[in-house]
Amino acid sequence: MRDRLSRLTRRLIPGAFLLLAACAGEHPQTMIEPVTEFGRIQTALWATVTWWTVGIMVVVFGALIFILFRFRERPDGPEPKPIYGSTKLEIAWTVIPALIILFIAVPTIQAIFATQVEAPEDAVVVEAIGHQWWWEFRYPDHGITTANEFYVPVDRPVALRLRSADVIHSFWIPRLGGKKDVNPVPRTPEGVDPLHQNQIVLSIDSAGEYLGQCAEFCGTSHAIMRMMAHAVEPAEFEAWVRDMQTSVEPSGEAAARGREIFLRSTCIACHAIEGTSAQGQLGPNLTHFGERFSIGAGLMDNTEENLAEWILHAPELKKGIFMPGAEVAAGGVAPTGLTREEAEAVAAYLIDLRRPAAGRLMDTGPGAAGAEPATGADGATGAPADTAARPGDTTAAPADSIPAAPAAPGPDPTDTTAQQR
Ligand code: HEC
Ligand SMILES: [Cu+2]
Repeated sequence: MRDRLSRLTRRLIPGAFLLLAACAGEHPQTMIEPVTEFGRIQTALWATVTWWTVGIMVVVFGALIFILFRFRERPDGPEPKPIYGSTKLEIAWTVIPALIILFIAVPTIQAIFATQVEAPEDAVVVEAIGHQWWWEFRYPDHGITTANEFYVPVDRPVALRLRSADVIHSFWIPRLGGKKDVNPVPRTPEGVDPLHQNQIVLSIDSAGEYLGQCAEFCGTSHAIMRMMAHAVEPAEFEAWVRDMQTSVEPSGEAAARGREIFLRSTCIACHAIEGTSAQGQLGPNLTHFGERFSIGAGLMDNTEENLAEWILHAPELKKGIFMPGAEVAAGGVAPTGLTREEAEAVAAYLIDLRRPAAGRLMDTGPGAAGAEPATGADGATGAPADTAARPGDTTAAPADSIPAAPAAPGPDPTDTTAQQR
C-alpha cells in the first residue's frame, strides 16, 4: 500500500509542476495579476474565500474519511446508535455554516464598499459604450471618440462609465479588475449624464496593453467583441489626446485616392474620421485607425491586406454585423459596390491614419508581454510628413447622446434606425 502510494505521488508531482508551468506563461487575460487596486481588492477576496473553502474541504473530507474507516461495519461490531432528532447535532450543523457565511460576508461587504467609490473630481472620464459587436470609447472632457482600443494615463483615477447602444454587454478587461454589465440606458438630453449608468473607478499603476472582451452573450458575434486598454505615461496620454483632435493627411498618392473613394462611398453614413467630412455615428470612429491592433474588434490583425478583405467582405467575415460588403447588403444598407482595386486604395488610406510618431502598437512597453503581437508591422512604415492641424477641427460628434440614425444620407436610412434596438 505504502509503495503504491509513493509510486503514485512520484508520478503526480511532476504532473502538477507541468500544470503550474503551463499556467505561468503569457496570459493577457489573467485575473490573478491585476494592475489596479480595484482588481487587487477583488483578487484578494477571491483568494481569501478560496483558501477558507479549501480549509473547510480538508476538514470535511478528513472527517469523512476518518469516519468511513473508524466506524465501518465489522462482523462482530455493535448495532449503530440512531442519532435522529439530536438537538446538539442540529444546532451544530446550522450554526457552523451560518458562521462560515458570516465570515465570508465580512470581507465581501468590505470589498463591495471599497470598489464602489465615487469618481474623484480629477478623474479621466471614459464612456465605454457597447455595440453589437464592438466598443465605442468617448472622452467627453476631451471631445474625442475612438473604438475598440482606448488610452488612459497611469497613476490617475479613471472613471469608466458603462452603457450600451443596444443589448446588454459586459465590460471585462481582467487585468484591470472584475467585469461589469453594460446596460442600455434611457436616452438623455445632451449634456446630461444618463441615469442608471454603471461605473468602474480605477487607477492603473503599470503601463501596458491590457486585453479584454465582452463577457455577456449579446448575439451572433459576441465572441468577437474584444477591446484593449493602453495605459501610458500621463505626458504620452496628453500627446495622444492632442493627436486625436488633429487630422491626419494621407502620406502618399494611394492613400489620397483611398480617402477620396472613402469620402464618396456610403462608409461616411456610419463612420467618422477626425478632420474629414465623414461624421457617421453608427459604426466605429476610424480616427487613427492605422494604429489599432485589429480589425473588427479582434477578428483579425490590422494589416493592409486584411483590411481590403474586410472592406470587400465584412458581413461574410463577421456574422450578423451592421456593415455592408462590396456585394452583400447588411444592416439595412446596400452593398458598397467597391471594386477590389478601390477597396485596396481605401485600405491604404485607413492604414495610413496614424500619428506621425506612432509605431504599430503591441510591440513595445513593459506591459506588452501580456499582449499578442500584431503581424504586419511592416504595413505602412512611412510616417506621414505633412500632418496638418486644422484649427477649429477639435471634435466631431456630440459626446453625450447615443447616436441615432446616420445624418449623412445612407442608401436606406429607414432601415438603419432598426439597428438601434
Ligand atoms: C451601415 C453602416 C456601415 C457602413 C455603410 C460601413 N460600415 Fe464599416 N463598420 C460598421 C460597423 C457597425 C462596424 C463594426 C463591426 C464589428 O466589428 O462588429 C464597422 C467596422 C468597420 C471597420 C473596423 C473598425 C474597427 O475598429 O475594428 C472598418 C475599417 C470599416 N468598418 C470600414 C468601412 C469602410 C471602408 C466602409 C465603406 C466602404 C464602411 N466601413 C461602411 C458599419 C458600417
Ligand atoms: Cu457580448
